[in-house]
Amino acid sequence: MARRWSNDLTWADVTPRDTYLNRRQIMAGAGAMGALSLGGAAAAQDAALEPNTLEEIRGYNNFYEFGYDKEDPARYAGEMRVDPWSVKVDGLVDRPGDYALADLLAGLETEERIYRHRCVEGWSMVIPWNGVELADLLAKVGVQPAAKFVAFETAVQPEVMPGVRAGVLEFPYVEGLRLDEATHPLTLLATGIYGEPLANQNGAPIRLVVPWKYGFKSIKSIVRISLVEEQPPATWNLTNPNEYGFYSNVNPTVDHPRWSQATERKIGGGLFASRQPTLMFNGYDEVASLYEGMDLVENF
Ligand SMILES: Nc1nc2c(c(=O)[nH]1)N[C@H]1C(S)=C(S)[C@@H](COP(=O)(O)O)O[C@H]1N2
Ligand SMILES: [Mo]
Repeated sequence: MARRWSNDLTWADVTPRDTYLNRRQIMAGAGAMGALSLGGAAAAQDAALEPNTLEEIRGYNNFYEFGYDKEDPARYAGEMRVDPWSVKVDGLVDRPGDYALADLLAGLETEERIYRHRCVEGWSMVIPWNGVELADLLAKVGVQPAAKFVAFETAVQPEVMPGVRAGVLEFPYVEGLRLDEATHPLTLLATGIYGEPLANQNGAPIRLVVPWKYGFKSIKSIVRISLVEEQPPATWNLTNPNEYGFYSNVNPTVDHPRWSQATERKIGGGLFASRQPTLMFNGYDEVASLYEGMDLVENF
C-alpha cells in the first residue's frame, strides 16, 4: 500500500468512477482511519469537501498551450503526440541523457496520492494521482553537489497547440523548484489519475504535482528536467512578476493583487455552494520547515 502522509486525503474524499466502486468498498476501512489522523483545520475542510469526478478533472483544465478556456485542453489536447516520449535530463547530474519515458521511470515505485489542488485563480479540486516521487528520480540520475534548483520544460507542438500558435504566453512553458522543494516527499511526477494514464489535457504522459503550491507550478507534459545552480525562469513569474512569485506557496493571507486568496471555490460544488477557506500551504503543514526564517510575503 502507498505510504501515507499526516494530512493527505483518502478515497472517502473523491468520487470514484463506477469501476472503482469495488475499490472504494475495500478502501472504506482505511479511509476512516485516515480521517482520524487528519490535522484540525484540514480535517474540518476535508469534511466539507464535495467530491470530484474524473469528468471534472478531465473537463476543466488550464493548459494554455491549447487555449485560454477551461474546455480548450479537453477539446484540443487529444491531438498531442505523447508516444514515443523522451525527457532530456541535463545540467548538474551524474547521468544526463535523453531518456525514453519507460527508462526514466524504470525501477521507481509508483504510488497513489490523493492531493488537494488549488489554482491561483481561486478554484480547487481533489485529485487522486499516480506517480513517482521526484526525489527518487533525482536520486536515480545523480544530483551533483553544486545543484541548487530544478528546472522543467513543457513540450511544444505548434501544429496541434492552438495556444502556442496564437502566442498567448511565451512558450515553452517553464517552471522551477528549489532543490529541497523538489526532493520533498510530497512532490510527485505524475503519470496517472484514478489508476489510469493521464489524459493529455492533464499533462500526459508525465507532469509535476506540487500540492502546497498554486497549480501553475505543477508543469505539464515535461520534456526536460535540468539541475541548475541559479533560480530558473518560471512562465507566470516572467509574464507578470508582480502577480506571480517564484515560490507561489498557497497562502490565504497573501492576496493576489486583483483578488483575495482567503477562500476557494471547489469545482463540482454546484452553482450555489459556498466558498471554502484556503489553508496555509494548501493544508500541507509538513512543508513549513522548508521556509523557516523566510519572509513569505516578500517571497510570495
Ligand atoms: N505546460 C503547462 N503546464 C501547466 C499549465 C499550463 O498552462 N501549461 N497550467 C497550470 C495551471 S494554472 C494549473 S491550475 C494546472 C492545472 O492542472 P489540471 O488541468 O490537470 O487540473 O496545470 C498547470 N500546469
Ligand atoms: Mo492554475
